[in-house]
Amino acid sequence: MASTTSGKIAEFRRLLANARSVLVLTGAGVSAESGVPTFRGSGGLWRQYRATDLATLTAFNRSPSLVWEFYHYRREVVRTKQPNKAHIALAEAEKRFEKEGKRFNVITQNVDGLHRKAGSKNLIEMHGNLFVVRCTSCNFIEENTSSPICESLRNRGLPDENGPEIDEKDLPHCRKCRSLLRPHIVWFGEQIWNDVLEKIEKEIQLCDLFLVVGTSSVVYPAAGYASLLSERSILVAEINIETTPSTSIANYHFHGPAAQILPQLLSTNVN
Ligand code: BJW
Ligand code: ZN
Repeated sequence: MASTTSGKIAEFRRLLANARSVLVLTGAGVSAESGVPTFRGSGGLWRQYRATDLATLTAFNRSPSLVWEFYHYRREVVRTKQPNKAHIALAEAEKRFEKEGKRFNVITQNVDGLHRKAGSKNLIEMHGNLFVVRCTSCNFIEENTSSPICESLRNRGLPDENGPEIDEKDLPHCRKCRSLLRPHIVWFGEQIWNDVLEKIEKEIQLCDLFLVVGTSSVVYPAAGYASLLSERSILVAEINIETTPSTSIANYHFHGPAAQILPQLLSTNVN
């Protein structure tokens, strides 16, 4: 049964101090206070579409123009955003743990790159990154931070405007083979990449404290990690402004915004 009292913060901090390998799973809620919309809240709508309906290969095959407009818009929004106190607390905790010879790793479902920007190094971006592209033909992968990513997307993608379809030949193309590029992101129904799954599996085996932050815990495989670890008697703590399917599994549930709670749990200068 999860505990929600603030007195539990001190108790949790003692357990954290004794942990040898901390694993943190983050979701859209960790970036909410940076101004990045979550998926399943009211911010999860773009034009008349739910974000989750556009993040599929079917949507991309039906209209690469529409899906590229959606991702172009999100790239342009995210590049204006900064890491918040939650991202920073995680990056600082990683440095401190490493200095003490202990492990501290973050698995994020977010594609916004804000953990990287905050300085997290032991980071697994399990669903990819908005600023990485992959060729639909030769699978060439590269970072691409261009703004706009191609001329035809300049001034396109606004949520309240709906221009004509962009011809496929004018969308981003591979510099190796000239085929259409797509965001290097794991869409619904697609497998998480094997190398990423291997890294996650390793961290899951090693971890002795699992922290779940700002995720609705409905999207698999990430949604399954809390119960998997709890079954192995690993301590699980959750930070969220709502209850989720992980709440009943967690030993601790800290109810509130991540940017407020995480610094209290992780920093050294709070009692
Ligand atoms: C705050 C806060 C604040 C707000 N502080 N908190 C097993 C059972 C059933 C189905 C499946 C299954 N295994 C696989 C599936 C299919 C599917 C799936 O899980 N479907 C479910 C919806 C049922 N999974 C997949 O397809 C995955 N692939 C896979 O497993 O392959 C094998 C396979 C395929 C098919 C069948 C079976 C096996 C791939 C999943 C890829 C997810 N991709 C997306 C889009 C990425 C691209 C993009 O960004 O454009 O990833 S979907 C979307 O959801 C995005 C997110 O990373 C992900 C998780 O969302 P998240 O982060 O939890 O956000 P929200 O908005 O849902 O929640 C925010 C939370 O924050 C809320 O709780 C708020 O309360 C909280 N919050 N402000 C703290 N300030
Ligand atoms: Zn190519």
